[in-house]
Amino acid sequence: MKRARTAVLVSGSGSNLQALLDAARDPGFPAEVVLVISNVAGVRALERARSAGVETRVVDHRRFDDRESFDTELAGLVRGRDCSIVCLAGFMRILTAGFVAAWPDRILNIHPSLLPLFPGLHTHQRALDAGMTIAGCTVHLVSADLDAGPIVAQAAVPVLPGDTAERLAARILVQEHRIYPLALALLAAGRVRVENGRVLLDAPLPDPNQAVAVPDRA
Ligand code: 4DW
Ligand code: GAR
Repeated sequence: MKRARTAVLVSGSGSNLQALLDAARDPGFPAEVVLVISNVAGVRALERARSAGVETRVVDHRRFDDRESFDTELAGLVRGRDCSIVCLAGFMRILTAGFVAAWPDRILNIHPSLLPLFPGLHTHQRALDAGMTIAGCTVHLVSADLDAGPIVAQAAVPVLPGDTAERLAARILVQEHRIYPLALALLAAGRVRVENGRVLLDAPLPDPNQAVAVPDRA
């Protein structure tokens, strides 16, 4: 099996990167992480990549005059390592339409809400403020719009009495670490098809009772 070469873009702690690295340790996992790029030096995500023996690069966005030139540098690195998939894992810079178009339906992002609810920042507090009783997370294909694009996987978690944004975030993060590797595996295995802005899976998941929800199959 040829594994899909994957680059992961990060800006911070990288716990989702860790989930991807852990999953990819299994030789049967259909993707391998070959490059981790951070726009911030010294972050924990870079240490995690190094510990896993994965090549790292720091590309500081402040060195660039505009977003296009920053993205051109990123794209050159990703292309140079022959990556067919890009995963955003807590990556905090908006990618230009040009970068997104270079990997059509091949860029994943994880967001800590049940999109399309609560795009943007402070998602956990906003879910609490709205009185939600269920919260969750979403892995989606990245489009030029923010926190938008076809949904690949979602997981729900209960909001519990007395929850704070921090406690809810921690409960959601556990699920993020489950669904991100799942979504990457589906994409890397060629099982994700996009039609009319929605993801169709080519076949059911092996465990139909899985707690993770994915879109309908074709
Ligand atoms: C996201 C959206 C906006 C900002 C940061 C992150 C969510 C995920 C994402 C990252 N890059 C993306 C996406 C996305 O969904 N779609 C595209 N690219 N095309 C954000 O506003 N970032 C600002 C900077 C924050 C910082 O450096 O701390 C910014 O100006 O880029
Ligand atoms: C995660 O909770 C992720 O869902 C969120 O940032 C955190 C990164 O944590 N992403 C966004 O809010 C994107 N809009 P990590 O660095 O430990 O993976």
